[in-house]
Amino acid sequence: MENHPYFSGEYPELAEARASFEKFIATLSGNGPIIILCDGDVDGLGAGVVLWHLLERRGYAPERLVNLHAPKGSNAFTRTMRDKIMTLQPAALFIMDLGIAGYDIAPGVPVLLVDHHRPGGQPPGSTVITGYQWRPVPTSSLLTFLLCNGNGEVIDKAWAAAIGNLGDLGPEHPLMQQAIKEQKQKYIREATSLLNAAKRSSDPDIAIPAAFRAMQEATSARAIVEGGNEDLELLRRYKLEVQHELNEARRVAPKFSQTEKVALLRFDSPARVHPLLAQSWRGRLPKYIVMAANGGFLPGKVSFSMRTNLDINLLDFLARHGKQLEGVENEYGHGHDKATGGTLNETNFNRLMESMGFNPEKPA
Ligand SMILES: [Mn+2]
Repeated sequence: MENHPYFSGEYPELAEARASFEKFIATLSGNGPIIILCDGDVDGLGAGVVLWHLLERRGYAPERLVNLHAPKGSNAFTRTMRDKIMTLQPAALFIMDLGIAGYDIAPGVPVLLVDHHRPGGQPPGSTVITGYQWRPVPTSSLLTFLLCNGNGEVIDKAWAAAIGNLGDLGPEHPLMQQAIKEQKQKYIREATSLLNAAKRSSDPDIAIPAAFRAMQEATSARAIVEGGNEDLELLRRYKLEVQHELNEARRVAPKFSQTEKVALLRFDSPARVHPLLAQSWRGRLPKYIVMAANGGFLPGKVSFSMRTNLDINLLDFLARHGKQLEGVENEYGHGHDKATGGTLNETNFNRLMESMGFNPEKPA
């Protein structure tokens, strides 16, 4: 998540990671769907798309490659997701950029996870490749690209990884910088913003598969920016929606905790603009933890994002204040040390806010 201007692009951990990646691929069976379950932001999409192309080029029929995403507002490690996966009777499951949890997400199915968030366990029998301890921490897109491109097999897809890497504020890796230069920064940036609208929109279950298809079918970032197919038109409408919702949310004034250095922005929007809002206030309130809390994204729930410039670990901070919450396993406090969030029902959210030094919300 930070910039490392002197990063050479060499990761000492990469050789071993590539070996376990290849070992996993070598065991893929000859038939049945191969599921690519990835996050819907550009980092997850970039990782999934690069992997898709590698598998297709290695001879796996495109019909076997099934792309899945977690439903709106839920994480990947749920009963719903497991049922959906198991119904497909897959030959293998790849999970990209969705965190790593101890949940048995696909019993009996070979599972490979590629990720860079703080791991919280590991599905039984799975193979895990995480960059969480690498320095600088790679994004999932960059990590996946480095795993897939050992023999230069997906070098023409470096731009897709570069979009993911840029979107998740990854390190300036030489191969990513080269792709950005070749594709022109302008197109990389515009494609990033268009594709990111999918997960941020009010209807990610429709928009994210469209974004994955658009990225997977495109031959360049420019083709995404200037192309005119149905998926791209849809994404353009969602981008307008997100811009509108963010502008509305920016009018909200922060409230301040009485006991902690927390600034709260409480608002309601059907779009997932809380991470953007928290990010946009982080620089304006450098001495605070910024918390953007959206009661309009999921019915009966509050979805929140936290960002800070303070020298504090937000995952630990949240865990400390979350002790009074009930039935919230997997619902909050994942992600990065300086960027996290979650989704809580209103009762738990209000408890959390009280613990952080905010007066209980008066009923409307
Ligand atoms: Mn990521």
